[in-house]
Amino acid sequence: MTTVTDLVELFESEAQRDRPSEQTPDVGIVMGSDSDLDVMADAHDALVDLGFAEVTDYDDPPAGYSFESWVVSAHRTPDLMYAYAETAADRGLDVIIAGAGGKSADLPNMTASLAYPLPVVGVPVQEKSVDSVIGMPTGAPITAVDAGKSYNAGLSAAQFLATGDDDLAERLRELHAEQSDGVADVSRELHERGTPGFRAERD
Ligand code: AIR
Repeated sequence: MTTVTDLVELFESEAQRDRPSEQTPDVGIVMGSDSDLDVMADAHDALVDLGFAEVTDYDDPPAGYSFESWVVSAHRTPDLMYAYAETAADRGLDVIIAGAGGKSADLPNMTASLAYPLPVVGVPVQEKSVDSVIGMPTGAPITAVDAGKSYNAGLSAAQFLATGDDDLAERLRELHAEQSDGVADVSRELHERGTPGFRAERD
């Protein structure tokens, strides 16, 4: 069985490894519970749509932009949250996406404080989590998306990276254009089928 100590030691030893940046994940996705995964999987999907690959073995990293995923609970595993956030920059991460649900959704805001100045994109997993994710005091910033909008968190993370990478910026533009075309497609379909036909097709 894996213990919190095992994971803390893993993050600390990775931080000391000094791996070249092309061998470390660029984006870290953390969530308070695996019950958040249905929402947080959209961040995964956005990054995959942009060409990122998921790191599942630090010793066998994929080529190109990459990300990693972990469950880290601010309340059940505070030591793990500290270790994850405090080693993030040394482990090569450039941006963190952190999501949590419930009324005490503290993983995003605490991660933002601990990992500062690394940017953190907070995801309130539920509507009732919004205030606790975005309610940061002056001097302790967090970037956040609306409740459940973790796809946007994936895009925002890529936007941070794209400021120094024309190819990634181009891929973001392409994805945006694909989404615009999707609206145009659906618009024509609604118009041409008429409302009853369009609704019947969707049901
Ligand atoms: N949570 C987990 N540790 C601290 C907090 N705030 C959040 C999770 C999840 C919710 O509590 O992010 O959204 C319920 O978690 P669980 O594991 O009981 O399903």
